[in-house]
Amino acid sequence: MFEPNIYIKRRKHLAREIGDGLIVLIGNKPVPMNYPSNTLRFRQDSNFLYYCGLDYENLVLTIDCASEKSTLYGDDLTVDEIVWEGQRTSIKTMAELSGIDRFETTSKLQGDIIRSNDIHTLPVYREDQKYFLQFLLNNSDISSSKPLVACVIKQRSIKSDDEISEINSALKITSEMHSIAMRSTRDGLLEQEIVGLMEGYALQHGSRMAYPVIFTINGEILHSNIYDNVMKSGDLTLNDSGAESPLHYASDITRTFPVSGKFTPIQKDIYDLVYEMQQTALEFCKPKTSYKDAHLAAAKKAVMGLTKLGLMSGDPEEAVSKGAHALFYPHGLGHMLGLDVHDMEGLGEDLVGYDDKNQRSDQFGLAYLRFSKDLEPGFVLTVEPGIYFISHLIDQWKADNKLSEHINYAEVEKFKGFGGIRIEDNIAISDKGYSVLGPHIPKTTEEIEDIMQS
Ligand SMILES: [Mn+2]
Repeated sequence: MFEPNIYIKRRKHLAREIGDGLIVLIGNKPVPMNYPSNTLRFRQDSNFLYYCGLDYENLVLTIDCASEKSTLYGDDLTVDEIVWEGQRTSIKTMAELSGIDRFETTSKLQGDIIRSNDIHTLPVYREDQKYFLQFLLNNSDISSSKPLVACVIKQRSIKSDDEISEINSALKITSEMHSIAMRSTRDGLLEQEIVGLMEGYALQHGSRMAYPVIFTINGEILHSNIYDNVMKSGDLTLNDSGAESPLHYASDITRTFPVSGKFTPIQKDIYDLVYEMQQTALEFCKPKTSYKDAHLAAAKKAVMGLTKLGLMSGDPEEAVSKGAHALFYPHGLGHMLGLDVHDMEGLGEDLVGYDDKNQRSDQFGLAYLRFSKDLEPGFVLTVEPGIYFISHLIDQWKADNKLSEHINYAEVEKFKGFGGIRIEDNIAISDKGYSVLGPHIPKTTEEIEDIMQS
C-alpha cells in the first residue's frame, strides 16, 4: 500500500468535488469458478484500490462528502473461517493503514446507507456487485452517479510519480518476460511452453498477469488466448503480455519476432513499417495534442509504407480519411494504462477516452480507437500500432470491392497467412513530451535478432 496520506488526500479531493451526499465504493467479493468454494483468483476493484488501497475481500468504503469523513465496513474473520483461510489483518488495522476515520461491521452498512438520501455509486461490471448494490440500496434502480464517474476519471487520469513507479516496477517483470520469450522461442516448440515460462517468471517474482497473455503465431487475431500451435521457422510470433505491480498497476507490452530468430526480407519490411508507425505516433505524444491525431499519423504512415510495397495506392491522406488503412490496421493506437490495463474502462470507455471536443467516429477501424482526447501531463498510455493480414476481412472487402481505388487486392492476397505485427510500449506524458516507461526491451529487428541468436 501507499502511505495513508495519499489515500486520505484522494478521498478528501473526491468529497470536495462532489460536495454533497454519500459516496459508496464497493470492494470485490470472491467469485465462484465452478462451485461456490472454488473461486477465481481474487482481484480487488481498481477504484476501491485507488481510494483506500485495501486488497482484501468483502469490504465497503463510504465517504461522507459534507464532513469528508470515511468509514470502512467489514468483518473480522470468525475462527471457523480462520481454520480454512488463516488470520487476516483486522478491520481496525486496515482502517489505520489507509487513514480511514471510522470502521464498522457490515451489519451496520445498509442502515447507514439508507439514512442518506443522496447516494453516489460507480457502474458495476459484475453480476454479484449488481445484486449486492440492489440489496444495499433496497432498490432495483442502481444507476451510477454521473458526477462521481466524471470526478473519478479526472482524478485517476493523472498519474502521480508514485503510480508511475508502480508501472515501472511492473515493467521490470514484463521486460524480463519478453526477453525470456525471445531467448526461448524456437522451431518445434508449442506456444504454451513459452507462455508457461513467462507466467512462471512473473509468479516466481510475486506478480501476476494484468490480462490474459496473447502469445500466438496467428498475430492477426487481435486477442487470441489459445496457445496450442507448434511454432515453425518462417512464422512470426506476437507476444502481447504484461505483469501487474505489487499494488496492481498494469503494464502492457507487445513485441513480434520470428520463430527462427531471423526476419525474412518481407517480414523485416512490414516490421520496420510498424516501427516507423510507432515512431511517428510518438512525435504527437505531448500536451495539448490529440491522441486521435497520433493515431491518424500512424495510419497515414501505414498507407505510405504499404503503397511502397505495392499493397495500397492513391493519396495517403484520402485513403486514411476513407478508412482504407483499417484493412491492415483495424484497431486504435492505444489506451490509458493504470490500475486497469484498459484504465477505467469499467467506468465507460467513451467517458475515459472522449469528450465534447473529441467525439467517437463510427468508421470501421477508427471506431475502435479507445482514447482520443488531448494529452495532458500525467497521462500514461500505450502506443501500439500494428499491421495484420486477416483473411476473413480481406475476403469480405475484396468481395465488396471496397475502396479498391486504394487497395491492390491481387497483391494483398499474397499476404494471407503472413500473420500480424504489433509493437507496443507504455509512455508517460510530461510537460516536455513523453517518456517511454520501464527498461528497454529489444525492439529493432537488429536488437531482436541479436537477443534471439545470442
Ligand atoms: Mn494494449
